[in-house]
Amino acid sequence: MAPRPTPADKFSFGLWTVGWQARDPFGDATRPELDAVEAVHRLAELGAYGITFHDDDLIPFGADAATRDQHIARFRKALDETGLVVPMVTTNLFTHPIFKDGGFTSNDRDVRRFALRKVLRQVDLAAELGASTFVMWGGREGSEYDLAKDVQAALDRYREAVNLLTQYSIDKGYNLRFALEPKPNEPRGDILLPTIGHALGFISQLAHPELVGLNPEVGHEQMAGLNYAHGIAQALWQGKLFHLDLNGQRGIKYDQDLVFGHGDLMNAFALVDLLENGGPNGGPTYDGPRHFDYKPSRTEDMDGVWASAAANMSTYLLLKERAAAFRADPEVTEALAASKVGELSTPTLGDGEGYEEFLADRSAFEDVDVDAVAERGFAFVRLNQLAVEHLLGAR
Ligand code: 3MF
Ligand code: MG
Ligand code: MG
Repeated sequence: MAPRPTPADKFSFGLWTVGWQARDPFGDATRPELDAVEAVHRLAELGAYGITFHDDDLIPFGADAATRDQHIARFRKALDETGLVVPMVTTNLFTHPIFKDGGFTSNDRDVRRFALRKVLRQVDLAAELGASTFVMWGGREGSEYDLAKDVQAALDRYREAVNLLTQYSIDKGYNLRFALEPKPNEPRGDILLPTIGHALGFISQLAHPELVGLNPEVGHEQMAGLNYAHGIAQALWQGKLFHLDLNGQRGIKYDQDLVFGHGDLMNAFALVDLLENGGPNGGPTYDGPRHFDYKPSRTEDMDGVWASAAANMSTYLLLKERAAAFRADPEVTEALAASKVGELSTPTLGDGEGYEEFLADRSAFEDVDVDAVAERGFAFVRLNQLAVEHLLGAR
């Protein structure tokens, strides 16, 4: 039986996920519009703790000030009634045709200025609703044609925008942290900051790198054939895992946004173990929201939408249970030791050993029986099979 989620599990959902009407490039919507107030109530009933949104998810693009206030007031009331919180807010610089060549990095300066003003207004709303993280996915920041985009100038403009936002948040006393969401492509042919690594490199060039981190998404890394759990481990290692988007992806293809675990289940198991237990040797863990950015498949009716929302949370909790059982199994402890997983935490050089002492140590090189060392097996397959057996509930 899958455990029941509670707000203590910190599960959150984008309003655009359960609210997706399943319009795709080849077909019309298959579901009715979902009112934001209903989304808040249904998610709270299912045991979620948070809801997130783009400006345009809540307030139609171009709405006048009075209409805007009404939408915000209704939403706030639903939050108060249910106790659901808004831990993260994000911005839409991709749907309206004005952003067809990007927002912060459009070749058209008028578009860039408009985009920045739009985002500043959403930053105000994020602070007003008590969010601590502001996510930015630059889905239209990119190109289809290499010669049509000066990538170095685009990165200058991207930096200029992020620097303005961090300075604004500091000056206003908002205490917001900004999280960039990498994606390799779709909707642009190539998107700037395509992977976790590119985004980390970009952050090092900012005026306030301490205020900017990442919001990596399972499918975005896996659609480029990358290992999501590895990417998350590096983001944690660099103190940059500010938020994350959980979903499922089956291989290198379009962004599928399946339910969490409905793609690479083994990698999802390793990921949950990493987030909850800090990985094999108990390193840094993640205590932020477990945020789902998935799309209820186009085949589903509204009952299927809520069933799929619940499925994300139960899959996560089942994997958490399985990871705990894996860690508690003495055979796993023994297999981890046989595979020398813990030995990697021992520094390669001895205490106080510099290169002179190291070069003088014959046991490190001259006296090594290379063939004997090369013969040692690591027994990684046995360890992985134990993980599979735990995952399948066979242990
Ligand atoms: C697209 C995405 C986005 C981002 C969102 C920021 C529409 O592939 O993943 O969802 O997550 O814009 O949170
Ligand atoms: Mg996505
Ligand atoms: Mg996402």
